[in-house]
Amino acid sequence: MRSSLIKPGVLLAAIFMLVSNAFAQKDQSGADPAFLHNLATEWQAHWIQIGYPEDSLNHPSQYFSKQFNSLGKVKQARLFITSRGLYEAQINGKRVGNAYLTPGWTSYNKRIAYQAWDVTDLVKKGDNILQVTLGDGWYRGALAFENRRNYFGTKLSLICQLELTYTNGHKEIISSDDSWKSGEGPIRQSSINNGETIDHNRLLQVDKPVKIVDDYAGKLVPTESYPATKHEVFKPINVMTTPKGEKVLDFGQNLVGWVMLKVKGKQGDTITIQHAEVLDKAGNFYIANLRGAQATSTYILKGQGEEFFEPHFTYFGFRYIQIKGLRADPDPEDFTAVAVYADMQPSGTFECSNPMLNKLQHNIQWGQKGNFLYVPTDCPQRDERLGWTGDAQVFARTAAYNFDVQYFFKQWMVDVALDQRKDGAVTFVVPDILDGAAGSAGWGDVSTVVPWTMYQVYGDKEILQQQYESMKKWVGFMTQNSTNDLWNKGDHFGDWLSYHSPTDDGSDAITDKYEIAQCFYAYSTQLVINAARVLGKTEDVNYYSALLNRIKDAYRKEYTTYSGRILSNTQSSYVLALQFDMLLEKDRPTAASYLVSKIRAYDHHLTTGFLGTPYLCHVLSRFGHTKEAYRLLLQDTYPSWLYPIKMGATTIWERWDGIKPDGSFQTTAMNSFNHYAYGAIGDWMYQHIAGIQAGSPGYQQVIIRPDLGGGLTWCKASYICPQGKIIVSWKIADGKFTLDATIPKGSTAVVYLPNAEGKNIQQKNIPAGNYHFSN
Ligand code: RAM
Repeated sequence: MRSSLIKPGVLLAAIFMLVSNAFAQKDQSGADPAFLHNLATEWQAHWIQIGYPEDSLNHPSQYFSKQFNSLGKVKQARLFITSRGLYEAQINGKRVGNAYLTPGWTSYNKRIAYQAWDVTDLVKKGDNILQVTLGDGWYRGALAFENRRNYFGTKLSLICQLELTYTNGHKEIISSDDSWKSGEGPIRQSSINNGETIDHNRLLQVDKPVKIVDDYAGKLVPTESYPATKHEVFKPINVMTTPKGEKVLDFGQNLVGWVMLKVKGKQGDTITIQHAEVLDKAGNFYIANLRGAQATSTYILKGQGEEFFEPHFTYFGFRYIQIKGLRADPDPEDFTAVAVYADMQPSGTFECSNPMLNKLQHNIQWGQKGNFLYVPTDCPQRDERLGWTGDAQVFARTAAYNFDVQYFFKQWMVDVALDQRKDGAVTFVVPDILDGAAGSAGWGDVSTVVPWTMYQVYGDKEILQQQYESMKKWVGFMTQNSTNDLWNKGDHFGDWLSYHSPTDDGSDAITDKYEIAQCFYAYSTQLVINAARVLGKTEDVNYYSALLNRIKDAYRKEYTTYSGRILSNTQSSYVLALQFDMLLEKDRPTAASYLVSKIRAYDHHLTTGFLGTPYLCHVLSRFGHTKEAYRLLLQDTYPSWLYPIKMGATTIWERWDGIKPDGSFQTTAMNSFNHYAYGAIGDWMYQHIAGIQAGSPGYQQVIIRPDLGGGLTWCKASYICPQGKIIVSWKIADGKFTLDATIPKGSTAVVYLPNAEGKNIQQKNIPAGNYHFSN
């Protein structure tokens, strides 16, 4: 039986026992956050480092070991462990736990998560050996742009303590200290961007001293997020030789993880596996879009029978691999790709009568799987892979439909607040590795949008409490950078990657960056008001409500015309103004019709970038233009959601035209094929096609309101809300609309049935149960 991660509640009790003397007065069940966060001071263990001169060029993995004798029968064994760098632990040669790339990625210098593993089954009576391997990982390995090294520190270190409880009640703690040994072994180098080298000829040699380095100034906190674990496995669907003569295997899905390899060969044979997302027009292996990331596994064989390899301290975003160094043609049986991502529970399903939309849903989910690995990353493959705040903000609502992401975001938001600058600016990426670069509209708003979205979805007020100061600080930053309530300073990313015309016909859809900034200034202020209401902070409600009025007034004076146009006159200008209620009520329908005319002007194509796209179809639906929303959704020429699918995409692309119609690529400088941001349409599909909406925070009231259109004849979807599973299934047959719905216990529902004329028949306060409606 394998060791398992102790979940936060249990973990608390376990830690409680560990430090019970110091905290004898505390109640085990009370999850007092201060108690959790102060634990670091109670560790008995020391931080330890290797005690020999390091090969500072190659950075081979560091191995630590401790032999211990267990005196009696062990009733319970728990390993508390974390590291600066990534760790993998083994007891008596068996791997501890099912998580990879532990301890995950946080703003390491401020806090590091530790894990508590139940290892009772791994410890035996008598002699035992606890061994831990460290890799550079995010802590000091080649990371992000230009393979920057040593971002968080220059030295790896380990802290762990193994708590043994014997059947006779006696307790013993084995801690990391100067009795441990250190040394080297088969992993010769590893980094997030570049991959890993394993040499099976290098025996484990762990006989050198260690050094105690109790210099960690941050906090050790228990893991409350979802660890990265192995999920789906894939066998190659095709083994080919490309026109250039490369041996390439295709796994059929752009995924994130690695390849497990079985191989036979001679001693010293060197096998390399390089990873790629796409093949080029000619069918050759294409890696230029990975920029500086080598993304290569290198394996050196011992040459004695069948050998097994997989990397430990890296990951790749790929669909294809190129293999070199085999003595024979690759046998597909020897290769297994495994998807590695956050162990979050699936929460939503969506299926309808249009196969292209089903494929879109598949791609959205795979975009999420590939980029939810401890932090929400922009992309998983090139020399970047960062927690870009804008991307996370636009995708959060969709993410929560597909998977339970409550603790994933709740934990990451702690780092958002920790990395937030003193002046309130929210960093572009979290954990921040860009030296405090911060303050872009639409990116910094992650600080308000994500807590509010999570509250809407899970009804959990705690995240609002946790983030409230950070939310206010962000609005304070915008206020401070405003003149007469206009936020018109600083550098912004704007409506990132919006439409640029392939010909110089002047049709680029550029939205003024300060016009956008003003919309987000208003939106974040609104969300602070909402949070203040929930938390009962009346003074704040008053202060921010007055501010919001001034922000909107200033917007209307600066950016709108007498006839109701908006300065930049792009789809995104109208979308943001309408979504965030920037215009007077009477002027909104006119603005919505300008939006529609802007869509028609591009022959029913969207022109929005990262910031406009998530709200585009929502705004169309809200103002009675659902038909136009469906038309956009079903568009399959550039720019559109379905165009990449026509071009063979299995994930969401960074750009609307990552691969152009003639098969050529967009710029190598920025062309990821696994970027979830544009997948934010998923939210509209659940809310408007399936019709599953939250009528109140945490779905105590469910709204079921499908909007028919796009020639769809059926849709089946489900969503696990905090009360249980909501199921909606509707169809149109013989001119008749029928809907089946399941409402979970603890929720009531309002169901709207669309009829042929587009009028709605409403059924209110429907209690839990299964229902059949027809119209
Ligand atoms: C790119 C990232 C990300 C985006 C920023 C502005 O490099 O991939 O998606 O948020 O830039």
